[in-house]
Amino acid sequence: MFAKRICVVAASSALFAGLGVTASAQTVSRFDDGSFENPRVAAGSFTTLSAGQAIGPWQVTAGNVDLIGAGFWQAAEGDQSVDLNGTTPGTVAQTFTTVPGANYTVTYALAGNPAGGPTLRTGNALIDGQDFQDFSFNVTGKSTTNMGYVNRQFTFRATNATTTIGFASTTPNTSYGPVLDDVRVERCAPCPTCTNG
Ligand SMILES: [Ca+2]
Ligand SMILES: [Ca+2]
Repeated sequence: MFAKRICVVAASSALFAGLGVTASAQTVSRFDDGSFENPRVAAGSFTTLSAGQAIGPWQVTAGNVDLIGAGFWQAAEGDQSVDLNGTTPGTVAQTFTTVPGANYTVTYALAGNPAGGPTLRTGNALIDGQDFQDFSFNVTGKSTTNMGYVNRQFTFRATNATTTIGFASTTPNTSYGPVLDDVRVERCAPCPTCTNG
């Protein structure tokens, strides 16, 4: 895992090379705000957002999610994070420009809402709506001050000029879902050790 992350960092200088196209305000652009830092939520609180609502460049595309403000619990990066169950399983997704045929490595930080609910939180990372990686997180021993974030990673090959990445909770019947933060999408070119992520 860590060796792969180093690889990702090393590849970052090539990030989005070749994407020097001019995008209008209405078109998608490079992947942005994988840390869920905008809009800001009042410190110590959270906001529940439902399908059709936005979190900066992200859209809630199913169910609902909680955007967690600074200090409510630990973030993996910055101040804010997302509980993928608002009051029911939710999905967040972002569409961004990609180069067809290019490989992209996605990393993200995963934890679980420690305030209650089932021990095991489950979900899927989606590429263009297809389940690309199942994830799970066990909240045993975790707390708001010890979230225990783990890093997950996968690599996909873009097939179109835009790609939609999504994260969906599959944890049913609870307000306490998987927690997502620090999503990074970086073009991997060339980066052979990343291709089996
Ligand atoms: Ca964050
Ligand atoms: Ca919740």
